Amino acid sequence: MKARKVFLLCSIALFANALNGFAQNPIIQTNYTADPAPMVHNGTVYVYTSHDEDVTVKNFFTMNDWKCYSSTDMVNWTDHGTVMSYKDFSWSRGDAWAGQCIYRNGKFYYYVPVNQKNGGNAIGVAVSDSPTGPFKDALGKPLLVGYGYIDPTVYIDDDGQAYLYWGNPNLWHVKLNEDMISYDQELGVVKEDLKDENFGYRAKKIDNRTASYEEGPWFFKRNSKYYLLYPAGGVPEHLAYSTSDKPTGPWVYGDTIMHVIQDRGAFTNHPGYAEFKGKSYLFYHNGALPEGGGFKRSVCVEEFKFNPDGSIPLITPTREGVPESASNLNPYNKVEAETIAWEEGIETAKSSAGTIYVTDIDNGDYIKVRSVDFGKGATKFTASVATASEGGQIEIRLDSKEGALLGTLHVKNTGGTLNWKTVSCKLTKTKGVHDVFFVFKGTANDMFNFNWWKF
Ligand code: FUB
Repeated sequence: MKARKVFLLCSIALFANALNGFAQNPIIQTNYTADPAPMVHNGTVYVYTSHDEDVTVKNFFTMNDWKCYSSTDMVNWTDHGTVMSYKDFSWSRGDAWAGQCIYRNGKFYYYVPVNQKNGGNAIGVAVSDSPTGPFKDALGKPLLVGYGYIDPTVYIDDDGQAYLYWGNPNLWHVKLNEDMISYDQELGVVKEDLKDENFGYRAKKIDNRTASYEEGPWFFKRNSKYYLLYPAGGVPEHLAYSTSDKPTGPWVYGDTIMHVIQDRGAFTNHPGYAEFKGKSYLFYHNGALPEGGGFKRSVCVEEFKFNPDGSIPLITPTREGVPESASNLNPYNKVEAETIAWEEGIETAKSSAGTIYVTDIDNGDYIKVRSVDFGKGATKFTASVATASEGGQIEIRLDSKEGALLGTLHVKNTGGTLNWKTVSCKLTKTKGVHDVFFVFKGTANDMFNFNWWKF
């Protein structure tokens, strides 16, 4: 983390947009995240991501665990930390790649690819009572084993039948049983016929592959039509889609939905789709954070509209991201400090008691929270903070990091880095909907930790 922070500060000039407060992509700045898998549950969108480590080993994917972030407005993301590691599968030796989580009958099932201790790709399934874990290996062994068995995507159809698709460079599927941890053995593993008309024409021929499909499928249904989104074309990957009238095909190639990302891209891309509060969103990844690239990727999101015939338009990757929040944030409820639209300089951490908090706060670092609805007016700010040193200040500013100063919260020694104390300050009365900037000021580095806030 510290290493990345140095790069962040060194590369600040690249982020002119961010400094002006306009950037929203990548949506997570505290970690390198990849392979976004959104899941909407009870009015909240959870995005599960794989995680590129800060230090890349042997110039290859260096990925040990999966993270989760949630939002009720598509612009502010709350960090839930690491929700699972490859080590949670006793039979795995690593490579925590692209997975997807789904809810059924009171449980959350998380399908992930890993490599086995005895070699070879496998797909595991973990289960939890909560969307943010802890997840436990449901079987104590892989659900599926085979060469190229990576990137599972799961969908439960209206009739209750669940399907799992996966694979690189082939595409396979099974019908999952109702328990979600076994599959229809009679049907077995079905391999798709990857023809041009089903999965696009491949300009760059590799081996005997003609179709454009590469990996990372994302399966969903909308208005009776089934969709598979996928990275295509070989590397660098673009995103494409196919549709079908049935969950098991035949698939008809649609089109490209996102070109290869030229500006700050990664050689992979990976789609995830969510319908949230009446709008459609495409999640994907790029290499846009400082020091970013093919092995240090970052999750982004764009809002888009389906064409009237159900086809998907070409979606442009932007720095600005989602233009309008899906709902305003209520600042009179306790808000976790790790709820962030954009930040510079800070990190997040998890205590042994499971508390996630903002840390590594230096002078000039800041957090932006978008679309905060003050209603008739806020006059007081309260925060939970902790520090073993002299502390610092939180300036509460409106609409930019140099915007109107509403008040300053003074944070003093609380007797320990995790010894949380609740402190308050008065504010100039504030009404209406604004972006709020918490700008951290002080003389030392690592001035204090920040757990939650409330107006
Ligand atoms: O993140 C590792 C691999 O890169 C994923 O499994 C692929 O989809 C590609 O994004």
